[in-house]
Amino acid sequence: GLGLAMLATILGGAPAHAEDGYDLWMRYPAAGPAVTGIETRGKSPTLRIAAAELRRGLTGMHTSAIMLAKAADPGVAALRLPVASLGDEGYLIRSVTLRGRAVTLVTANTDRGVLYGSFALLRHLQTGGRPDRIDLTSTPLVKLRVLNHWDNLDGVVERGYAGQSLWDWWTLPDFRDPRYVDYARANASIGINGTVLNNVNAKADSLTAPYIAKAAALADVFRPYGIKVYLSARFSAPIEIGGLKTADPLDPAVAAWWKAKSDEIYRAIPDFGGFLVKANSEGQPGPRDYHRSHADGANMLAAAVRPHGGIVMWRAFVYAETDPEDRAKQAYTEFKPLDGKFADNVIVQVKNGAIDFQPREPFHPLFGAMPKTPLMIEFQITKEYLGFATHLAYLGPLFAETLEADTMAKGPGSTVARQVAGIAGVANIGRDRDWAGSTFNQANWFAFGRMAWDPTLGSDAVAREWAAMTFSPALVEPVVKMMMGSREAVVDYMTPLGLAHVMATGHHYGPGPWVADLKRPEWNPVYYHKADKAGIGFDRTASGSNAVAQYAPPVARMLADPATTPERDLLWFHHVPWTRPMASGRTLWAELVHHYDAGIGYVAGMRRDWDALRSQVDDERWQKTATYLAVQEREARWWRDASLAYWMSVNGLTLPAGAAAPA
Ligand code: GCW
Repeated sequence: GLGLAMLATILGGAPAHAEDGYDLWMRYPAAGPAVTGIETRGKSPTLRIAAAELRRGLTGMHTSAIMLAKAADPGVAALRLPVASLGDEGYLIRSVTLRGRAVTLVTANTDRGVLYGSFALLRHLQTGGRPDRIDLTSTPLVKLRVLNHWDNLDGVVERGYAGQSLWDWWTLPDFRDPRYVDYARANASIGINGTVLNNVNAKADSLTAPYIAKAAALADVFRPYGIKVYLSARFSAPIEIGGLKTADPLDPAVAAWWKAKSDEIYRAIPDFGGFLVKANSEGQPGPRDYHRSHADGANMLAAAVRPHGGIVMWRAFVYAETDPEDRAKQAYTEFKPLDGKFADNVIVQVKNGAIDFQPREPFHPLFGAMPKTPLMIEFQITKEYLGFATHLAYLGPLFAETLEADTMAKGPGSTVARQVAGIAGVANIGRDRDWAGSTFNQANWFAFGRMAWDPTLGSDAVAREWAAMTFSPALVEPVVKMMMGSREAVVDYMTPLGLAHVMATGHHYGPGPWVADLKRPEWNPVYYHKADKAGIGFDRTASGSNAVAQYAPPVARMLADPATTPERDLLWFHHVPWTRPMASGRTLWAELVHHYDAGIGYVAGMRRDWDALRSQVDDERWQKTATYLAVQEREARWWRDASLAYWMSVNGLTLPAGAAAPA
């Protein structure tokens, strides 16, 4: 607690920041002389913020003079730096001589770029980079980098495990909690430039005048940090709050209502980003209710925000109760024919995989398949299917795996990252003091932002940055070692070898592969694993649902054959015998058991590694992590034992020699 931190400061000049994780990765030393020599050319709220952040961060650090200036500044222009390629968000940081003085110059074409550069300079120093001879430059590959908050207006966060919503709708718009500023700082520090405030399962109320005023207050706070506000829109809002009889997108009165509503929002939030829409999905209203297409619905909304420069992010996460087709195929089946039919300010938002944020999913077949439509990828940062807040699972490798996957859409090298115009992440943020429910969950927020900015960074490099900033450069090796295999461990003890959606129903916490009695067939785990006496797995080849045919031909060919399908995805695409020989020489059954055990073993290893760090981490963060790791190990065993007991009841096999009997 605070007492210890203060004592540490008095005794050893150690950082006085709280030990509860509130500071996230922006843990700057609090002690030391104030820095001088930070100069700003030009004036704007954004530049003021950049300078203030540097002042705050560099206290006590030895640095040379720092100059924040836009590239158009005459002094900077005279240096003829390569700024053209920086676009409107990139930055360049260099040790230069400016007007006869040696300075560290942070420059960009825009104030926002200078802000990103200032955070990059801090990151450089926090991760042990040298203060002199600096030469850093970076420009984001993907323009739209947004968080999706699944926050309800009553404060409950859907699939949120870090407490209530950060947005205090009750006291907004009058009270602007200083925490909103820290939220904006954290996001700007990793390059996130948009936030959707409310749940995609939206209430129409969020579009009424009082809520527009509340959203406007947040937008005012976020604006100088380069963060635009977006809202999830409920498609039937014209009926619920507009008094219309229909929400038919082709009805002129409906279009006029949305236009007037958009005008009203833009009066309050001139730089409003636009709408995010979940339509005709899991009971949400949408254009299909009126026998119109998703394009009809999206384009009508797009026309309403277009005069103001807004966009519509239209989700492709659809699957219908009445549709007997493989759930994994439905988004493609519905959206692929609409390619070329969307207005140019519509972006279709596609989940990373074709089912639903599983510990591992092959990339969604829509990536690369809609060349005439901008797509954005949606990841879940919150761990709905990966153990909620308690299990330690660093998602960098999951993000990287999908972003780097080759769709082959335009030949080799057509990675998912190159097929998308935007990246969305379902936030793991709530009102917990540590924001994300655990220290290590903060890494997933961080990694999302860093990898959305630059998908080529690699999850290892991002983990190293985070560990150095969150703990200290000395802890990087052991902490990164824990992190890097942690998501694979979750795959191992929950859904090895391509299994999916075998979690307990509804809350999705803990095992439930036996569940078979839900009214919607595609909600039942048995629908996904299809285990029987002979074998296990979902046949998605031509002899089954033929979902593989939705991929580009070279990928489809590879996935059509169990022999060329990566083993990690085997049961996603194939129903194979329990006795099938695997690369290891084990049978599929023995291999499954091996994976469950490996998952448990990894968690046990993380516990040992963490124990060894006890003296090097403050008590509060160490203790909470240690407790959560103990929970995780217990639950990894629960997953293994429950899953194996069920598989054995289906296949009638005994455990391979040496494997422990389920408890
Ligand atoms: O992952 C599932 C969740 C739902 C969620 C839905 C979606 C917001 O279980 O809680 O609803 O996906 O992405 O729309």
